[in-house]
Amino acid sequence: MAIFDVDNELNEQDVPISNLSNDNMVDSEGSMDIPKAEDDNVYGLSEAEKSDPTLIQTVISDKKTPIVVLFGPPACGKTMLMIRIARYLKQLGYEVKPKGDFRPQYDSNYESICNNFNTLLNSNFAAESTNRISFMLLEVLDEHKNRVCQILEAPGEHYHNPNNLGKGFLPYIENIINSPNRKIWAIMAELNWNKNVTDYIDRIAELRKSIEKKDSILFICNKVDLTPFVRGKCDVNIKQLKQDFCDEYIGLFNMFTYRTLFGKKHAYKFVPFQTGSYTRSGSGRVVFSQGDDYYPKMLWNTIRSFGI
Ligand SMILES: Nc1nc2c(ncn2[C@@H]2O[C@H](COP(=O)(O)OP(=O)(O)OP(=O)(O)O)[C@@H](O)[C@H]2O)c(=O)[nH]1
Ligand SMILES: [Mg+2]
Repeated sequence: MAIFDVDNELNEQDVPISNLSNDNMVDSEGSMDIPKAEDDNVYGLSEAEKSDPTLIQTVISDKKTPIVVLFGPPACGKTMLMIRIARYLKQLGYEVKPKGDFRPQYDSNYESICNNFNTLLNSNFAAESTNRISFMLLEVLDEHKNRVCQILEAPGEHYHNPNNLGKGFLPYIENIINSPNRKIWAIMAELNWNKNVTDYIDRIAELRKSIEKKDSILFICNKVDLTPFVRGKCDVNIKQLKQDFCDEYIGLFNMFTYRTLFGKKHAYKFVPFQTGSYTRSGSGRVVFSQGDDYYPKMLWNTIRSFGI
């Protein structure tokens, strides 16, 4: 595992909402028009595949370019982070799009995700909770069309399902784990999480068994705007945030800290993140206003610092 230092430092009817859980975040009007698993409009997939994502076949055709895995529990902000970083990268001249060959051609649900990807990126409304069968592999291409990295975007329940603990990972995640590509494990979490932190730490401990030396670990503390550590625009007290994170997720940093002859080595990095602000409009729609470039810039620079 690569070794890194730890110390990187409306409208008038609109009602700001600090944090919407997926349960109350239903705004199908402005969200991407992806068929749902239980939707009759999902063609191509067999009945079994529609209700059982374990049966969906995946292919990682590029076995060299590193894969950034956005790993996190439901509603931690993976999809919105993906949207935010994709918008930022497009601004820099990169192209970000789903890899069409990740899932079989007969899988019209995936075809629909690919076709609607730009609508999702450009939408001013918060994404819906990622559908159980709507996981995708993205590719990031530079201005010369060189593939810089791939990004796995998937529903949180496939990584950590608080209602179904102790299960292995789904075949498509195992497929990613077992692929020879280097992985950047972007492990997302939020501070003052009102869920069972210990179960999530156990899940990460499970994941750790599959992490290779060549992989990298990045902790992303999302929803930093909900913490007291944002001192001003583009000014986060990262040191204190990290300390509180360490105190809440007991033992997590130690899992990726090693003793050497020369002292402790921290095999991870840590960044704060805010995808944006969320407001429920008078009509009940959830409006997304993207946050400052400060966060995606720090995230992208940190990902690049892993040597990709
Ligand atoms: N305050 C705040 N809320 C956020 C932020 N990012 C996401 N959220 C909230 O979290 C909700 C869920 O975000 P998603 O990106 O859909 O979460 P997810 O991890 O993809 O969820 P699943 O697909 O169900 O696993 C959003 O609709 C927002 O209400 C953030 O930076 N700050
Ligand atoms: Mg999602």
